[in-house]
Amino acid sequence: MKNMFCFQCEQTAGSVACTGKAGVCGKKDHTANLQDELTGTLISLAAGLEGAKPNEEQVRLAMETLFTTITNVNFDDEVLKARIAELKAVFPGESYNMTDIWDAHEDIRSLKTLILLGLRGMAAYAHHAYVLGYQNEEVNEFFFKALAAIAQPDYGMDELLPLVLETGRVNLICMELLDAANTKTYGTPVPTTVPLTIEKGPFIVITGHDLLDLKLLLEQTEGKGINIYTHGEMLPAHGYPELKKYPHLKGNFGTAWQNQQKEFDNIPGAVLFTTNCLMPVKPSYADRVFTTSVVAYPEMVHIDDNKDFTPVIEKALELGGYAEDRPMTGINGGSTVTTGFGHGTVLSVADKVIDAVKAGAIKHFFLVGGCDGARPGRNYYTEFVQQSPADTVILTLACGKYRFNDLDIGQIGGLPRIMDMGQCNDAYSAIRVAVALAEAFECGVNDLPLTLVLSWYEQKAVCILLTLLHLGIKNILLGPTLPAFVSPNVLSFLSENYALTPISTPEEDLARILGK
Ligand code: SF4
Ligand code: SF3
Repeated sequence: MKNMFCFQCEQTAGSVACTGKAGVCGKKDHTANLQDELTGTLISLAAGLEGAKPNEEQVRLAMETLFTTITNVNFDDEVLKARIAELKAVFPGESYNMTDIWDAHEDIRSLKTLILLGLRGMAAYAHHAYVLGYQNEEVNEFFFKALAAIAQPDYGMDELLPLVLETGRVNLICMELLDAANTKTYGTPVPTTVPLTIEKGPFIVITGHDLLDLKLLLEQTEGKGINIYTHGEMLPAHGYPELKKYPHLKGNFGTAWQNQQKEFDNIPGAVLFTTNCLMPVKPSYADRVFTTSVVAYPEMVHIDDNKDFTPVIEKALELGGYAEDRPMTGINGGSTVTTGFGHGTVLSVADKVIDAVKAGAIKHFFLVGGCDGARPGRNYYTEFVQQSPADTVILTLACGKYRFNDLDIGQIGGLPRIMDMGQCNDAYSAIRVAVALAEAFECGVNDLPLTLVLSWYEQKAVCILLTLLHLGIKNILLGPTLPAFVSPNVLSFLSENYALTPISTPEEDLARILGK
């Protein structure tokens, strides 16, 4: 078998690439090779279209293929083989050989990888919108245009660099589409306090990003004496009126994805994974893990597209839950967290915010957000928030917020200093707020007292970063380490043109930003 090659996430081996028998995430070499074959088959399909419009089936296959290969989504060879067969039925030709990318000149490899990983992240967002009945033609067609470009052997910097930024532009459209899909389906999120205590009795923990799966689970568990708890990126669901109306949506279980093997150990409830991040499942809870949509893990029960969650419900009833209420806390010991500060809410109090800035009550905004992960260097984000002065506001989003979202750091002018805008895709909300503030102050976004302090792990963070670069946003701090797939030349381009900077220490970065 040929060696695996994967360097798509932040925890890649030695900050270079996973090339052994398995990746740091637990993905085996044979699984990684099947994922490459699946991606290569999709690239051939896209190239074979030669610019023609993809049909609906091709679009669905592209979204699902790209989504399936995101880190911590799918570990199941049988599912990957079935997906390859499904693609080959639509496109019977030779699959593109992914080693053509991995073995290319490092700058070409870097740019093609940025495009491919950006597309993977964007496909996840497009898929969440798609299941709610929302699509965008430009987004759909761009998947094929960009994948076809990756297959071009003679494309250099001049062709690929603009396409990297275009991926960011189209991802903005995609995030806007998902924002519309979510808010039209479930209402505008409202600020909500979410308990971290697990009440006694049967319960189901639902994790991942898919709000429709949560909605269907809430419907199917109504009146059954089962409580539902969000986990990880599902937490912002509590802010949506059409989801929070269910009284059995009780609270949030645990912290971010990298703690799941510890937090799910012997859990007396069922766990449903709707997207990433799924870690290799430990025997102490393997019989109670369920997957759905593109997520799969060998031998776990998969709920297919009919979304009949009966096996999950039966497992929760069989396990029975805790005998007494079980108080759990966030990583800093807090017993509740808050969410629901999307653009709808923040902009509804825009006047208040603008006045507070003018009066000098708010000196600076930080967007501290992105993915969480296991590296010790991620304590930076906790410390950064702890050390941020009392006249600064912390906007946050995605699972990186679990580093500090249980901290009580007070309020400014009636608004909490930490405002959770939602999932990673709700970076769209942060962009809306930044643009509105820039308009109010008649300046550019880069002239606002606003700094983005981002943490990344997987490929959704890549498409968001590309969107921010497309918008011309400068001085972004990125950590905990820089992506292995960014070559030295591409990195110089990003630092020269966008002043993209690696994080240093909270003390140094805060002093520099606040000019102290
Ligand atoms: Fe390694 Fe990350 Fe790829 Fe897993 S997803 S094999 S950890 S680079
Ligand atoms: Fe987290 Fe996996 Fe990225 Fe949507 S759940 S942000 S890491």
